Amino acid sequence: MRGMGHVLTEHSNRIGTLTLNHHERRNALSAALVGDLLDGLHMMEQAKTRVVILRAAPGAKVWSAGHDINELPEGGRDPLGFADPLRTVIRRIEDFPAPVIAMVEGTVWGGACELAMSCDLVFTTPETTFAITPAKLSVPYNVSGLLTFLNRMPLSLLNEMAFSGEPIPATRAHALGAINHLVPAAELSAFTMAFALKVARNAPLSVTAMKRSVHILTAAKALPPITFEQIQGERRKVWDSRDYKEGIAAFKQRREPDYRGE
Ligand code: YXS
Repeated sequence: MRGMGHVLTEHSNRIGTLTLNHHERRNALSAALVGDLLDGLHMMEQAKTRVVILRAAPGAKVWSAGHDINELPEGGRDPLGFADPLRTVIRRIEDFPAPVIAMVEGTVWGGACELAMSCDLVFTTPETTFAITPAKLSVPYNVSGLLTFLNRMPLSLLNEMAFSGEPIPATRAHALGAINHLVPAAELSAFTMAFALKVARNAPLSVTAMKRSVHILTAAKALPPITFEQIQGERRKVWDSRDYKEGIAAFKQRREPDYRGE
């Protein structure tokens, strides 16, 4: 087990494990933690890892609190731009040559929901909850992020989660096909490792080709430039708004936000 600041890495039997390990900030996806994740993934690609398991420390109550709110811009620019750490690590997981399994326990918030659902497989416990939170913070989620969710869950569930911002139980996400397996907490780690060993015994070139082909096919949404600009225009109204500043200020001041639609 190697420590990389906020992420622990382990590697055996061609299986790599990345453990989110920044409890003090509830594994918030800060630039520092994401940097450690990217370093771990780089090391695993060099080692020709055949499966990666992404998890939090055993018994963690919060798998990840999502984007580090302190690192969101104060306003006036896209809070989820292409180079943003969250966007960077999502793309890296999607591009990683081997399957990445999100082994999720505890509560999952905002961008961390997308991080988990950008993984190729999601194994959780029945007690796990997921909350898509942009509406709580007046953040305009971005196009590729919404596509990640739409590729993982039906529109009805995404609308419910995105508009309410409230946590939903993994049991509902599983019933609607967004989660691969619900496993009792005591068995989740062994279940995940057993599955990973099955994949690691298979032909890696075939697995990589299928992972990459499926990702290209699911990402292939014809989006004329004018349509993309129209969406960006809708998003700009939000990140330029008074409400956007209010959402971040309310979190930092630990109070309920007062949104006015302006
Ligand atoms: O007060 P200290 O300094 O100890 O710090 C506290 C929290 O401020 C900090 N922390 C965070 N810092 C930055 N970004 C975060 N997302 C974040 N979450 C937590 O960690 C320290 C311990 O937090 P505390 O005392 O609240 O822990 P808790 O166990 O009582 O509650 C855990 C949570 C996760 C329920 C609670 O921390 C929480 O509700 N966090 C915010 C969850 C959230 O709204 N995440 C969305 C982030 S924005 C995002 O992902 C996208 C941009 S979007 O919104 O578009 O989806």
